[in-house]
Amino acid sequence: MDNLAPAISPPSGIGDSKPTHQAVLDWVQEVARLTEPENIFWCDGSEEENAWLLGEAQRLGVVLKLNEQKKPGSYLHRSNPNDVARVEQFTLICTPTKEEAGPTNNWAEPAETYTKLHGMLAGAMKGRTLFVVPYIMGPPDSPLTKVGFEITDSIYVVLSMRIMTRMGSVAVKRLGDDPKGEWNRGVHSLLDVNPDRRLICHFPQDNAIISVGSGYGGNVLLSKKCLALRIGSYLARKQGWLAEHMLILGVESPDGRKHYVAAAFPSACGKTNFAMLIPPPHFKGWKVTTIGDDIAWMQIGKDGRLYAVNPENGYFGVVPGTSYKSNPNAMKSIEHDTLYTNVALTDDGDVWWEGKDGPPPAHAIDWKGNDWTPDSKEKAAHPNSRFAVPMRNNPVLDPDVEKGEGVPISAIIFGGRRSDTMPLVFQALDWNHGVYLGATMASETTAAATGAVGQVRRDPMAMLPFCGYNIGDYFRHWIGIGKRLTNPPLIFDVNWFRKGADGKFLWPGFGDNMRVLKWIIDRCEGSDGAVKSPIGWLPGMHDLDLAELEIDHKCVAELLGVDHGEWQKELVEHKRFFDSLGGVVPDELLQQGEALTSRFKS
Ligand code: GTP
Ligand code: SPV
Ligand code: MN
Repeated sequence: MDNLAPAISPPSGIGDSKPTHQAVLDWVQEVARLTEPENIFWCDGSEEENAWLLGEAQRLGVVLKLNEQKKPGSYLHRSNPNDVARVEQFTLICTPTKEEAGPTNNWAEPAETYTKLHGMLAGAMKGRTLFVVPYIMGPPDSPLTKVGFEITDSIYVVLSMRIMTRMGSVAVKRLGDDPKGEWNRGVHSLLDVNPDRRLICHFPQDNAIISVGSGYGGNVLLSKKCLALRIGSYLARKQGWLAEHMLILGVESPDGRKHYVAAAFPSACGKTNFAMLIPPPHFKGWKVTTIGDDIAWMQIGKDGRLYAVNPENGYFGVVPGTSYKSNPNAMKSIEHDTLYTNVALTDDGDVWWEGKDGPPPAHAIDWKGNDWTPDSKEKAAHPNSRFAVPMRNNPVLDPDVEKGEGVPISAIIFGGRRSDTMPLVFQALDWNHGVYLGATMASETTAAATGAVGQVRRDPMAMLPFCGYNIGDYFRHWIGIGKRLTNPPLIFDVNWFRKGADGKFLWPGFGDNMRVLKWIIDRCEGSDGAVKSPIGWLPGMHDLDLAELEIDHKCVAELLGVDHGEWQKELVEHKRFFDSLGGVVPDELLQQGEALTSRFKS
């Protein structure tokens, strides 16, 4: 299977939805002159168009149709084995000065980078079809919603964008013919899928993105990390809102009180799972619903609260580990109309991955297309294999997901993957302390990006790979938003991943995270069930509802413990991190660090 496919010739009525916006037409012509495609396919996002493209993608071996009885409407794609995750070292922020990109981004000079990319793109689409994908990010009637156009030479990207965004005429309509309308220009070409010619470049001042040499996920679905987060965060700062790497969930009590919370966990640290959690039986009558599983755009409402929308229309979720035991709602979502990438194919045309319910198949084709048996040394599915699925498939989709003004956020949660130091949950003392928690957050690296896995690194607000401008200004923006919120959400920190001396997770996680969520909601409703510690408010031993959970008292004590030895090291790391940013950290956060240190001394 390959990403690269020759040009396709649509029948009349398909691929000819040319928009009328002159700047869009001029830009497409300009890119076509440069890349020299065989033809241009104007996408409208219709059912007919999608069906025809799926047929062509199968014919050309870009996707494989799964067994219609077992996985109706579903397909498998295998990416090039050299191209299976985001590439942070080749992700560039191209701003006029290096300072604007800041100490955490790879900066490149815009003019030079355009020249280099244009050189790479010259003639790149020869013999291929150039697809124009119009899309919007955000509910159609939200003031936050943004229009984007992605040019791509990958059918897989078109098929994925139709799942992940609201694609086609809705975008063309929203932009209209206003020459001053704001829209993002995204250009993607597979080139020869060569890691040496792979670059994901952002030009925030031009609202433009150019991605070359990859065919995988966040590198090429330009709506997602590129527009909704990197360019999005830049626009958000300029326009006074927040673009964050956060899930958004609704939680309703048996007597009908409803809260929404937003949570920032780094890649592959549990956002999709938390956003769809099913409360344990003890929490009878409690309901969790999903607004979004990866990205939140938030603005300040007239009542001084923070309101969030999910800019996306689908989920691009981690497959391995997903099972009826860990995440039944995700499993139900991916039973049909799902585009799988890099999972294993069973002999009966179904899919399989490590951590799925039941025994492994006796034989399968692994993610690279090779024979696989349970005796094989290699994994059947890539650790970063993914599903792309419309959010409509989610049985617990929140009814307010299309609400243009968004949903009011009662709590913001930060959380990383930490074997030690960080307790299961604690609450910040106030907004700026919460910003400090987010800014100093750390997590063990995962397979979602190329590079070593399991190394603790600072990942402020889970935005390290996604903040499109200077991280110091980003911290300042957060502090500024706090000043404008007359009714701010409370801020919490969680860690589902603390391990005991035996190296095993101390906390069962998944559905049982409801127990932590319940404490958070209680705190939002004014409960005083908490004890003050140097790091913030912790639940006391009896403040977490652990009924019907088999867990050792010692484990709970360990989970809620603040080990002063570990924290002395942690404080050193906070300081080391802030120092490494070279003087951009706002005074408010430096003061938070000093206050934290002194609380440990008193
Ligand atoms: P991205 O899509 O990369 O942004 O990831 P994500 O943050 O949505 O993470 P996801 O929910 O897909 O979970 C990633 C991995 O963490 C999967 O292997 C899950 O099984 C595992 N995981 C999720 N929640 C928990 C939890 O509460 N406890 C434990 N131990 N593992 C979890
Ligand atoms: C992440 O890595 O945070 C993802 C997957 O959500 S990707 O879209 O590839 O960035
Ligand atoms: Mn993500």
